[in-house]
Amino acid sequence: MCALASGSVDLSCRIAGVRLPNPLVLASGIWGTSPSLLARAARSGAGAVTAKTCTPAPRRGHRNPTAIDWGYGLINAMGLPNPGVEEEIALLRETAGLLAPLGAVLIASISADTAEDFGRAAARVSEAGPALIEVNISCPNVAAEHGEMFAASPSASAEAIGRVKAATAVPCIAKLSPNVSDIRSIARAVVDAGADAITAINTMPGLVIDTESGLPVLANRTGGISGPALKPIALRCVAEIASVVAVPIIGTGGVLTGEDAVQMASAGATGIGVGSAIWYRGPDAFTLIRDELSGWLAGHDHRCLEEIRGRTLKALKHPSASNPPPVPTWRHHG
Ligand code: RRO
Repeated sequence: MCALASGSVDLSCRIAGVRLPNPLVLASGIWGTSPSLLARAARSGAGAVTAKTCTPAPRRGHRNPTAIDWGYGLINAMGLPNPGVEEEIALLRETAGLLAPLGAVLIASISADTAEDFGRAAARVSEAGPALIEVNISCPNVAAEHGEMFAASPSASAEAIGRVKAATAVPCIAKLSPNVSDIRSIARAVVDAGADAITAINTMPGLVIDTESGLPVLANRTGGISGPALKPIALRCVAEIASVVAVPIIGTGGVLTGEDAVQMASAGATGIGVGSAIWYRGPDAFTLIRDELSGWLAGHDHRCLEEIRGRTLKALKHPSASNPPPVPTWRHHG
């Protein structure tokens, strides 16, 4: 399975035919607004970086406050601020130039109000030469303006992905929402429509209330939950998706440590999304998580992540065959 001799660890992986030097992927929306910050993530050890989602026209986003740490995770309602796809092309080109000597992969991210516009945006960002395009059909914070997200329905999801596939030869990654009754049906629909990979998951809609005033803390009132509170939900979604489709999954949601990354791979992820970890562990989060992951694999006589990928799935299929883990291996943060 892994080419290396025992003792050394190879973290490289492939997403839709694209080689990543390691599986850590900067999640969209974190540092993704500027070429120098995207390059900073790559220098800190990210195998791939995802730009902030762009839309056909520029958007100002929501009023402040747009993000807070509420204790067990973060909540954000940025409102998809971005300079629009035309300016994004220039930003992506500049980012590609900065990333080339660093060996990290560039992922563009697009969103739109209609399936046709998803196709148009995909065609435009392709001109900047990203290795992959993430198709964000699951933003939780723009429903008031845009209506129900595409990711809520298998047919709408498939239509958006179908338009993207028709518009560009760049492989695409469908970004799914946890806020659906059956994420497996959405995963099947996007893969049938041609998605080359899946990012699971976007943030989960939530509400944080200020006790004294009784008011929501965010100007948008509700927002998307990320960080530690999201991890068990992300693991469940990744496992459910891995049980029904064969495309690579970028498991995203609450990965703060190398052990969290091991759990994501165990659930079936090939890539590991990293977002809120930058808030919790600082700008060197990628180096820390990458080294912890290598250390864990080496310490358990594994030479690559492939050796443990999906190892939890059998226990989920046959629950009676699985035993609870021994107590000392279970830890919580904080
Ligand atoms: O900008 C946002 O408010 C936002 C987006 Br586009 C998204 O996909 N997920 C999220 O939590 N926030």
